[in-house]
Amino acid sequence: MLRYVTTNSGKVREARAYLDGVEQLDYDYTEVQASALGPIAATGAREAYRHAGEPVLVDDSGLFIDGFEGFPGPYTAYVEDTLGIETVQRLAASELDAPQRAAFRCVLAYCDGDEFAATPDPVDREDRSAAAAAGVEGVDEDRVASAADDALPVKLFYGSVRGRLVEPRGDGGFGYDPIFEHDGRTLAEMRSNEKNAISHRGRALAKFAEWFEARSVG
Ligand code: ITT
Ligand code: NA
Repeated sequence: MLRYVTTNSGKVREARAYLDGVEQLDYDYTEVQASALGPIAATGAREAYRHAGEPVLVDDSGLFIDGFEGFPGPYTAYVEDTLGIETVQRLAASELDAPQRAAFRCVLAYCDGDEFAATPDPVDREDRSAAAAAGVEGVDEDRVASAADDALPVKLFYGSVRGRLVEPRGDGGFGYDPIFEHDGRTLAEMRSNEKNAISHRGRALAKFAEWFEARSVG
């Protein structure tokens, strides 16, 4: 059984649209200090797999504000808890020239204790540029850990969406959705399936689901 490792039920609700029968594992893995999401998710997936002993998918996401050089990035959850999303939006509006452009990014890290050498490597141009855009370094090393250390192999899948920060609108979704506008609507003004179709998480989940199905069949 595949476990979606998160304390955030909003993430799991969105994942169910791509992964039949996926179950939430409410496990707070150690979030290592890093400037990019990839290493945080990869380390978390190894820890969660060792804890669960079953296939796990870890989801690390973040808001990267262009004018703040990508802040809050890996600190997005901390900033939500401390400042709150409305303060983030007001800070961006007061400090930056409008519009306040930003990206939401998601990295999914999969670990099931097996080697991935026998499966086709899903790394493609789009993944590489998404990884580069997410500031993920050593991405190939992270995708399939080297045999030299005892680290468990982890596969990473990336998704991102661009938008701009606006005063809060809408009551769907979770987190920063009310202040993140894409194509004229905030993510909180979209239905779940509409958000999934364009969102950072939806894009990463679509890539993962395709790979995971092929892996299960093959
Ligand atoms: P887990 O670490 O337990 O999965 P979390 O909510 O702390 O739960 P992250 O560490 O990945 O998740 O932090 C992500 C931050 O970004 C957090 O503040 C979320 O509310 C926010 N976030 C993630 N995905 C989002 C989305 O689709 N829409 C709006 N905000 C989102
Ligand atoms: Na977290």
